[in-house]
Order: sequence, then C-alpha cells, then structure tokens
Amino acid sequence: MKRIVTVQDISCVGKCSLTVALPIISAMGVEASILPTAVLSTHTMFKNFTVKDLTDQVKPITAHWKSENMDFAAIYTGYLGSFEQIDLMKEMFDEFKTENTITFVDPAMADNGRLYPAFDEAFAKHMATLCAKADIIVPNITEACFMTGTEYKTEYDEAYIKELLDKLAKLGAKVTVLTGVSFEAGKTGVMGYDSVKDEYYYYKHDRLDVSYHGTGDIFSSTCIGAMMNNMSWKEAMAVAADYTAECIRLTLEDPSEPWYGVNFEQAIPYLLKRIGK
Ligand code: PXL
Repeated sequence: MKRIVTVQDISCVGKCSLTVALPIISAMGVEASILPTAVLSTHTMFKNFTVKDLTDQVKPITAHWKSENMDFAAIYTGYLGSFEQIDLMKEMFDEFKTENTITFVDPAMADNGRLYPAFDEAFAKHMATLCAKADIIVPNITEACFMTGTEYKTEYDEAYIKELLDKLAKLGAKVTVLTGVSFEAGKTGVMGYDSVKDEYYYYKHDRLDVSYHGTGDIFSSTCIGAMMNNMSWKEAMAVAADYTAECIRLTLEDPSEPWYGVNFEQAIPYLLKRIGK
C-alpha cells in the first residue's frame, strides 16, 4: 500500500482539510499520514472560531520521521496558516522528496474572487513560492489570480485561462490544474497544463450552480488518491472533478444538509466505482 502524508489543519467541524482528506484517501486504498498544522473549532467561515497553532510541532515531528527513515509516495499540502508554515513545507519537500515522491500543493486560501479571512495578498505571493517547488498544483481561478497578480474575471475565454496556466507554470510547478473553469452555460470543469510536455487538457461536466465550502479539499484529496492508484494527472483530475460534482449533487438532493460542507461521505461508493474498486 502506498503511503502519503498530508499537511493541513484540523477544522473540528466544517468538512474540510483533514476531516475530508483522511476518509477520502483511506477509502481509495492509500495510507494517509497526517501532519496537523493547527486545530480550529470550525473552519474560518464560521464566526468566533478558536485556533491552536501547531507550527512549533512541525520540525520535531518531521525530525522524528527522518530518524525512523520514513518516506512518503506523496506530500500533499493544503490550507496553511502562516508564512512560517509555508517555509517549513519548502524545507519538508527538500528533506523528504525522492525521485519517486510527488509533491502536491493545494494553495487553499481564496475563492469567488476573495481571499479567506485569515489571508492577505502578501500571503498569496508567498504561497506562490511553495507552488514553485511542487510537481503539481491545484489552485482555483481566484487563487491563481492572487498568486500571479492577474485581474480576477468571472467572464473569460480560453485565452485568459491559458494565460493564467502559463503564468503559473512560470512560477515553477510542473503540472498545474486550474479548477472551476467554465466556458459555456451549464458546464464547468478543470483545465490542466503540463509544462514539461507543453500539453493542455480540459475536462468538463455538468455545472451545479452552487458553491460549498471544502469542495476544493475534496477535489485535491481525490486527485492525490487517484494518482496513488497509478492514474495519470489527467485521469486523476477527471475522477476528482466527477466525484466533487457527485458530492454536490447529493447535497442538493437533501435540503436538510448543512451549508458548511458537502455530502462526500455518501458519495464514497460512487468514487470507488469510478476508480474501479
Ligand atoms: O480549504 C478550506 C479550508 C481549510 N481549512 C480552514 C479553512 C478553509 C476554508 O475556509 O478555513 C481552516
């Protein structure tokens, strides 16, 4: 069984980051080790959430792993809370990356044209320096704009998306997957660019016109799980897009579902079928 490590916060309630990554990656038959960066009572879209920062634990934990000769098939970073945590992740990549390790960065920090409450533009630019060191990055359009200093648009054409992908590739990541890319009414999808092969790939599916929290984390976790099941990044992003859409569809079917996250749990059988398990 492959083992990955994912580095992000624990939001105790809120269906995002580790409470999403662990079950999805495990369900896909991949061992998920974790490095929690903070414990929050909820994610940051709730009012009055509590935070216990765990930055000072990162070095001792990774040093112990090193002393035990642990290795990981992938290092997947999600929501990070500070400049220091970003720098620690760069060090972790240097320390743990081997020829066979995939470094995967989800620069989770913004959506719908706005940064999450805890962040500013300088943070986004700093996150870009972590993306520079990754094999694969999965920003949404908002995050891509903040990292590249590009104007955020809700109406755009393929040229705008390709320009964003080119700018992101220039940061240094090998593969960039831009999420939430829609060129026509009723459809949305993901567009990827492999800067090594100079190859674009677009995958679309039906658009459900709602926005839920944590869907980016579901997408990323599924993507890494699929790649650890030996799928290419293109297949992985298609599986991740379909599963995320299925989670949203199930959530919409049940009006009593909480607003703060999607029903990813009951869509797990769909995911396993989708990857042939
Ligand atoms: O990726 C979403 C996310 C993760 N973790 C925390 C968050 C959010 C989104 O707001 O607040 C703490």
